[in-house]
Amino acid sequence: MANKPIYFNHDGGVDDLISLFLLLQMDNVELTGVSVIPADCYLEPAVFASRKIIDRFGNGGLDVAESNSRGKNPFPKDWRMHAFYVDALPILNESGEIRTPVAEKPAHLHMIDAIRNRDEKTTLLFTGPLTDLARALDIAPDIEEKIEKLIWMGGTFREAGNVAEPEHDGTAEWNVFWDPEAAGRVWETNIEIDLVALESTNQVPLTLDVRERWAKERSNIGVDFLGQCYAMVPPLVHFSTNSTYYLWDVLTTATIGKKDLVKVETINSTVITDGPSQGRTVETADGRPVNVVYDVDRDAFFDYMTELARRV
Ligand code: AGV
Ligand code: CA
Repeated sequence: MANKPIYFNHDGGVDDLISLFLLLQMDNVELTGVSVIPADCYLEPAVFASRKIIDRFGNGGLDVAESNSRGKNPFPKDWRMHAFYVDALPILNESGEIRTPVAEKPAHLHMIDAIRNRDEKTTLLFTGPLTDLARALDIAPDIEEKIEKLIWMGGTFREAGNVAEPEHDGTAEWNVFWDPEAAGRVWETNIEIDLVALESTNQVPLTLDVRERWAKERSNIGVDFLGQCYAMVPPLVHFSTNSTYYLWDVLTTATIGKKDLVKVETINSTVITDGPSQGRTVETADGRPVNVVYDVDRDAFFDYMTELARRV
């Protein structure tokens, strides 16, 4: 089977960076571009970490584009710091040099080029807010028909989202909340959207048994890298708090390599862009259809991601 062209835009969290690492191990995936948006990260360490991950675990041939997009609702600083910790890991700094270059163009223009330069349609994987995609569509509406689909970690149709901020009612998921208008813009298009929403990501919290499993296998470099990265973020122990870590983006990425891990249903939906529910995705009869990933085989997912890491 021919390799699937994938363009990856992420926002530098631990699970975004692990997603990049795992994408580089997948069969049937050809990464055509990587870009980083400073949403749930600071840009500099997230771009460094991405370049070093490609150097250490990829086959070269890529550059990493920096986004100059800005959101409406900033992420908490503590979370944005995570990229500094990944970037500092000894395994990413052993060689003492960085070969993967920074792209000349900003992320949204870099993505337009990557899409136009392929004869086949490109699948977009977004694990942060949709700002760069919204801007790209405004500048270059022609790319819409060259997009196979958008696979996005974002949204929820549950009562409870994961935003706990003043002036908000808690119904939004963060990647929508950071830039609700960008999601609204993408909702206006005819692009097929696979939404890996909190319904499914809530089923894959970071737990101690998973950490122990990676620790036992740490003689494998790839599995050790998982363990080191997930040592930086808080697991679910007694109950879920605002900072509890889930494998949001990694589940999203895993659906590319292994579709049968998840169950999907189509929901017509609208994005609320203003007021106390801004960033909320709601089911509406006249809304646009999205394929919502609402269920996951949790054990098969952890087996699959660990198996990918072992390939290093
Ligand atoms: O809402 C989930 C998104 C995912 O793309 N991000 C983290 C993932 O990369 C924001 C987020 C929500 N809760 C968080 C987040 C937390 N407790 N720590 C860090 N980031
Ligand atoms: Ca993310």
